[in-house]
Formats: sequence, C-alpha cells, structure tokens
Amino acid sequence: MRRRQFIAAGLSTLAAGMAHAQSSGFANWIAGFRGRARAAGISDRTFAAAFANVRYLSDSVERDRNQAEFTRPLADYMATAASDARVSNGREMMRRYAGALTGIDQRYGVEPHVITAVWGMESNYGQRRGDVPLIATLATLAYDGRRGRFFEQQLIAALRILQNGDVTPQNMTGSWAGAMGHTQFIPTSYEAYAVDFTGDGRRDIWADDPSDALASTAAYLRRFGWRRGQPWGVEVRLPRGFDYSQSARAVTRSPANWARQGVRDVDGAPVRNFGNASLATPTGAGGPAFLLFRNYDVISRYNNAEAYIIGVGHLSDRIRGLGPLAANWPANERQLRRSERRELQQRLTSAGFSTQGVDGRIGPNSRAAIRAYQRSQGLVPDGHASLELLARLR
Ligand SMILES: [Ca+2]
Repeated sequence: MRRRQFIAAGLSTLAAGMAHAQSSGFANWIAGFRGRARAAGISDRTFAAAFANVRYLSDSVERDRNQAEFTRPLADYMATAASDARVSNGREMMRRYAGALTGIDQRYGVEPHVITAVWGMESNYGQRRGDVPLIATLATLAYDGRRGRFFEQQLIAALRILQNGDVTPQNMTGSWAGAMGHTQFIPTSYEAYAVDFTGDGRRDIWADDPSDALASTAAYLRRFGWRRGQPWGVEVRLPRGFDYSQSARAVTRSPANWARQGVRDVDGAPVRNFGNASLATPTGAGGPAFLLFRNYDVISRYNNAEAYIIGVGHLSDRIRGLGPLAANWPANERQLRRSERRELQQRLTSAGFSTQGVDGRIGPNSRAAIRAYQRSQGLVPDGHASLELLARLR
C-alpha cells in the first residue's frame, strides 16, 4: 500500500514536471510565434488580446492524435445523418428561418433545404457549434507540430479575423480542430467565403442568429459551382446483370443514356435530365444506387467523404419532403480499415487478380480486380470491397 502511494506520488510529481516543461515550451513557442504573427500583419494589440487567457490544451492534442479511422457502417451513419428527429428539426428550422433562407436563396442561388441540411450535419442546427477557445486550440496544435504548418496557418487567419473585428476573442470558439460556428468554417475558409448577410458590418457565424453562417455556406457552395434546381443525386434501380464497371465517378452519361441501359428511378421512370451523371453503388449490389450530378462534387468541397456527401444530400431531400430511400443499406457492414484494404489488395494480387499496387486505396484497378475475382467465384461482380470478400480471400 505504502509502496503504491509512493509510486502514485512519484508519478504525479513526474506529471507535474512534464506539464511544467510543456507549459514553458508552449510559452517559448508563443514568444517565437509572436514575431511571425507580427510579420503577417497582426498588431501587438490584437495579439495581446487574443493570447490573454491562452493555455495549452492537452485534450486537443489527444484528439488530434487519436482520430479513429471512419469504419462505421453506412447504415448507422445514415440513420444518424437523416434521423427522424433531424429531419423534423430541419423542417422546423426551415420554417423558423424562412425569411433569411429565402433571401439567401435569392442572393446566392442555393435552395433553403440544401443550406439547412449542411447546417444540420455540421452542428445539429447550431446546437453543437463548439465551445473550445479557438486561439488556444489552434496555438496548441500549431505548437504540437504533428500538423503544425496547417494549424499555424489557421491561427494566423484566426488572428486576422479578430483584428478585423468580426468577433471578440471571448466569443471566438469552435471545435478542437478549429471549425467555427453553425456551419463549421475553418479560419481560412471563413476569410475566403464568409459573408455579412445581416448588414451590421460583421460576419458573425458564432451568434445565436444563424443568418450570416447560413449565407456563408450558400456563398461557399455557389463559389464551387452550385446549380440551383439540380439535385445532388437521385436514387435509382439497376437492371439485372448490370455491368458494374460503369459504377465509377469518372463514367458520366446523360440520364437518357442511363435509362436506355435500364437504369430507372425507384418508380421505374427514366431520371429527368438534370445534366450528365455518374452512377454510384456505395455498398455494392447489396444497397442503394444513385445517379450523381455535378452538385454532388460541390458538396464534396465541404467535406470530401462519400458518406458525408450522401448524408447531406439525403437529409436535404428529406427536409424538403421526400421520403426515405427505397433500398436499405446493408446492416452491420462496417467499412474496411486501411490495413484491411491493403490486405485485400495483397490477397487479390497473390490470387492472380492484380490490383496494380498495394496502397490501401480502392480505385478503378482494385475494383476491376475485385470484379474479376467475383466473376471467378460466381458472385455478383459489383467491385465492392467488403469484409465478406476479405474473409473469403483469407
Ligand atoms: Ca452580420
């Protein structure tokens, strides 16, 4: 018992010593950074106010180092992304902020249900804007160094925002990774795209009133080419014997061309001509299929993860009154880890179905190898990398 106490005491002394070393290292870093901030045009007054209460945030470093790979089953992710509560709250928010959203639509040409869906995905309609002091977390992560350059660039941008008077240091909060406000802009995106919609001279994406944040999101989407009236995607059904080599973002055809190959909407009608589209089957033959339009790529500029883009798109459809998807996502099929994707590539290649390299990324070559292997096994050759396929190869 005594010995244990001794160890505990020793450890806490050690921890205190480490914390002290860390805080003096951090203080030295801030002193050095001050010169770089000055060179970037940050006044001493702005700097002093911004750093007045800054301390090292070990939580931010831990979170940055322990980011889990995204392996959640799409079924779970989508159930959260467009849950009944999020859909009904979205409809309620669209009514509550109808005035602002209509004005934003008129100015930027992005429909209210789309902006509302991004808002719902990013902060659950403002409920999770993030309450981490922004300068402290960015300074901590810049000092920590794992992605130091990126975070120092964000820190300088955050200081410029303060200097510009858009927000006070006290109100400048966000996520541990520096995403701010209702629609989670990082500082450099804020500088490039945030707008003052309310006309008070400040681009305030942190306030309870979401108008500036929602307009900023619309401005961002418009900047990357949002086409008003074009859906992000449309759920479709595929004919029996469909050639899945066509299910690739690089293969685009007109909806009429897809229809001639038997690709129809879930009611059996040809998809309307919203422009050229590619076909996506995120979970292979055993799940929903979509024709994706150019607006899909525009949403990808917000967050380039397939699950996120489809989540925003589908939530926007539900908010504007469309029903759930006709097809179900496969239950319990989690996504492969990078190590598993590499193993799949190795095993396919050793089995004589070369993936043209082992990089853990399932691209056109890997999908072609998977389809060839599936054909050899009498499976539906959908080219989908799944745990089941990996298990079969083991
Ligand atoms: Ca404003």
